Amino acid sequence: MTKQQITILIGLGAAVFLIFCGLASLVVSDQMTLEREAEAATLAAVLATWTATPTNTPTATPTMTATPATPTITATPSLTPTPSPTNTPVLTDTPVPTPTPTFSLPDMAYIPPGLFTMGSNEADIAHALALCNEDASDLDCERYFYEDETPQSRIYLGGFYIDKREVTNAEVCRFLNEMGNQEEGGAKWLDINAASDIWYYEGCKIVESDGQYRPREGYENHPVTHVSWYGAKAYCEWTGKRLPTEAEWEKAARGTDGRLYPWGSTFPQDGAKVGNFADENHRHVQFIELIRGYDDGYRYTAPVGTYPAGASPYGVLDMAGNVSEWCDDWYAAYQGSTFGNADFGTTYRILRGGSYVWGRPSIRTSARSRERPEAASGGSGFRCAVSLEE
Ligand SMILES: [Ca+2]
Ligand SMILES: [Ca+2]
Repeated sequence: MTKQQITILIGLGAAVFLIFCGLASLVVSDQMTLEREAEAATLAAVLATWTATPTNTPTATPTMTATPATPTITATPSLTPTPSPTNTPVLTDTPVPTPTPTFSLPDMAYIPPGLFTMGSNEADIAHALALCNEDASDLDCERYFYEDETPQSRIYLGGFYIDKREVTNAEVCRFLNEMGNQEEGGAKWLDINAASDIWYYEGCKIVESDGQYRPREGYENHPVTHVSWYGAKAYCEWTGKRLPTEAEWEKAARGTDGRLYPWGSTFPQDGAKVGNFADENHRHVQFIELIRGYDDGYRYTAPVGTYPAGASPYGVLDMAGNVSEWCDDWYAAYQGSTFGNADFGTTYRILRGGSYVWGRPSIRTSARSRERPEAASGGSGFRCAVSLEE
C-alpha cells in the first residue's frame, strides 16, 4: 500500500471510531436523562410531602382546638339539671321540712384577715391582779388566776363574720319550736327548769307549753341563758353558722392592738356605760368581783346591744359582760405556755367575756373561763360566727 492509501485508511478508521463514540455518548446521555428524570420525580414527591407537612400542621392545630373539651364541658350542665334538688321537694313534701333560716349579714360584723395580739403579757397579768384586789372583797387574788392567758402571741386569722349581738331568748325559741329541746352530752340543750339562784343568777327565761317554746314577757330581747355548749353549737349550725373559735372571739373583742377591754385599755371613770357587769346593782353579793361606783342599770341580764359605747373596734357589742359566751374550743394551754393546769384537756369548753356577775379582771378581752359542755348556767350564753368564701 502506498503512503496515501495508509493515510486514507487511518482517516476512515478514525471516522468510524468517532461515529461509534458519538452513538455511545447518545445512549449514555439518554440513560442519564432518564435517571435525572427519575430523581426529579422523587424530589418532586419528597417536596410534595414536605410542603404537605406544613399545610397539615396548621390544619392539625385547629382540628385540636376545635375538638377541645368544650363539648365535654358543655355536656356537664346536662348533668346539673338531673340532680336531686328537683327530686328533694317531692320527697320532703310529706316529712318534716327543714327550712334552715338564712342569716342576715347586716347583723354581723366582718373581721378582716390578719394578725392580732392574743393573750396577756407580764404587765397585763400584774394589772389583772391589781384589779382583782380592788374589785373582789372576800377573795384572795392570785397570779395563777390569769396565767392561762400566757404567753401573749401574734396570731393570724382568716376573715370571718361574727354576730354583733348575743343570741336572744326569742331567737332560741324559734330554734326549739322547730328542732325540739334535744338531749346531747347527757343534758338538754336548754335547762328550761333552771330556777333562780338568790345570790347570782336568774332562772331560765324561756317557758314551754304543749311543745311550744316562748320567752317570758319582757325577756324576748335578752340574751339566752341556761344553754349548754351542745345547745349553742346546734343553734349556730341550725342558722347556717357555727360557734366562734376562742381566737376568733378574742380578735372580734379586742381588735389587733392588744387592748384590755373592747372599748380601750382603761375602765371609764366618768360613769360611761360600757356594758353590764357586777355593778352597784349587785352590791348585796360580797364575795365576787364588783365594780364600785359603776351603775349599768341591770342586776341580771340586759337586752342585747344596750351599750354601744362598749363596742369593740369592729362594732361587736357586749363582748365584755352581760352573758359569757361559749366558744368552740376545749380549755387548753396556749402554745409555748409553761403554766400547768389540771383542767386543761378535753373536759371543759371555753367561755369568754365574763358576765353580769363579774368585775373588771374577768371581763377583760383576754380572760378565759371554762365549763363542762353539758353544763348550763344563768350567766352563760353565746353568739355565732361564719366564714364565707371571699
Ligand atoms: Ca349589772
Ligand atoms: Ca357577752
